[in-house]
Amino acid sequence: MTILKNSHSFNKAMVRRPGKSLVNGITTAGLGQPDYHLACQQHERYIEMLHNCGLEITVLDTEEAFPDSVFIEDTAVLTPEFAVVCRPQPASRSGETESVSIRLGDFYSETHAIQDPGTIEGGDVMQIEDSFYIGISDRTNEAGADQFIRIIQDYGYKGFKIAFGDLLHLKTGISYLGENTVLTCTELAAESCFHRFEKILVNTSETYAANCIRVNETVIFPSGFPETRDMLTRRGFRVLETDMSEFRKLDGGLSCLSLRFFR
Ligand code: CIR
Repeated sequence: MTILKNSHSFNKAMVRRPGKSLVNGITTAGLGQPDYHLACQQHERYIEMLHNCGLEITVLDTEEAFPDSVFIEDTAVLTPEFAVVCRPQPASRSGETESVSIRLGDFYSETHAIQDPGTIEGGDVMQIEDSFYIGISDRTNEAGADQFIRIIQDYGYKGFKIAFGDLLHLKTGISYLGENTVLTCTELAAESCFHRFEKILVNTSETYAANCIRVNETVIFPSGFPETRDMLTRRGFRVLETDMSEFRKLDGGLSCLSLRFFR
């Protein structure tokens, strides 16, 4: 199969509904405990938006044993050719991959898995066409990134490691919007590996908005960040907003609620 170099064309997504244990998820945000019922409503709306962008959605059962399992993006990286099952770093998240891996078997015959001592979380992996940028963070280590790069190279993709400062994941601070354009916080804008891209800089007062997703012709974007939204619309992007307040309380960005793929 030839590589689909457009990294924002999707026809499927996988999500996992939040469990009541969500309120015990890992957090550094200091924004209080999420409201479970409101989180469920916001999650439904998120699914609806992906559906309206033309995606067929697979919804996994809630897993109460794993409070952060709604953040399914961290468990895998999916391409049109193969799947890589990640190895999340926190002990409380390591079991999340099992059911995801089983379900991915419905879609993929070629599945790889990151092995100990490697750790990697999907939030640290940003695809731009035929390249993957991998953040070395508290969650993703060199061993995990190196294993990942060896896997993708066999399929003709390129991998680049990026060490950065004070962010949970690489994609907490940067998103690829298509059209050779990244939406980025100032810290990551200075990274030499992004020099060839057009940059839209997110003001520090709206840093949370640096994490959004381009899905086919739409940018799904967190509501409450008008300055950044207006910059995107002025550049011609079609932006649809959705409320992420309850997931933000757990350090969760908009991308982390889904695995998007083309199969
Ligand atoms: C965690 O700390 O693992 C979760 N509370 C949040 C994960 C967010 N994941 C992401 O942005 N890709």
